[in-house]
Amino acid sequence: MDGQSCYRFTRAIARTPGDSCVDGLRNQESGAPDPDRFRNQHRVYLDVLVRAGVDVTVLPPDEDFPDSVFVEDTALCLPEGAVVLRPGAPSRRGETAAIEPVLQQHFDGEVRFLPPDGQVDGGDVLVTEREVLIGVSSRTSAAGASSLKTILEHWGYPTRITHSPGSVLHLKSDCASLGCGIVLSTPRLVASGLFEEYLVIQVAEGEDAAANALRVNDTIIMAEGYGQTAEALDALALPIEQVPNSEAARLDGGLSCMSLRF
Ligand code: CIR
Repeated sequence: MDGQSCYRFTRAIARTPGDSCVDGLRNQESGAPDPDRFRNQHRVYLDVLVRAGVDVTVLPPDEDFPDSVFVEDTALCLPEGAVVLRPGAPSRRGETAAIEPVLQQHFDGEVRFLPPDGQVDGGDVLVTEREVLIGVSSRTSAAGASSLKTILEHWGYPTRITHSPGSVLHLKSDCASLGCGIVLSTPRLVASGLFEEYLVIQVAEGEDAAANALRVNDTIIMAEGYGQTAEALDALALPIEQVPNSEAARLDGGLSCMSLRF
């Protein structure tokens, strides 16, 4: 596998949040997102992706699917091929039907499908330069993780199946791969021993939500409002873009969730 494929991207797919985002799934009731504010914040996010060097295909809102802004959960894109996934939440299952033709059009490579006996959300898949980690969670089943592992190993990716922390939605709610053997992680995920082979930057106390950051080419994108973690990331000497994420966060969404990158 290519050592930079976890952060070198030229293309991305995103979807504008619709008005129906107010009905999006959420673990804790912190109020529904405001659709207009969400769209404004989403625009800032898209601008940052473009500035980071990515050509973004922006799909229109899909009002039938309140969580469809979180396109990351529908597919996994790697240089060797893409896998159309099967999101674990029944209300999200239909989102993949709209993503598949977009991938067929824009992704240069083989497009495969997760077999129907399991579920995987893209938010539970962490790609680093040395392996792929799949977290079994309330959305990603053991059968889904195992099927995805088979596909990824066929493409030459060492793949480890683990468990996403119980208190969060997805594995990547708690971590991000920053390239060069470095991960950003919450202390609870570090304590699980998952990242023993990595250089770990821990998010600051009280800043767990900063862990879902994103490296795109030479830019680190993180949610605004997590100053101590931003300071810790300064050690990487890469530009850091801090974007407003309050509305996605109301639906347990972070920054990786809102694009498919390849
Ligand atoms: C959900 O519960 O599925 C959405 N409200 C949030 C999905 C966030 N996606 C991600 O972390 N990859």
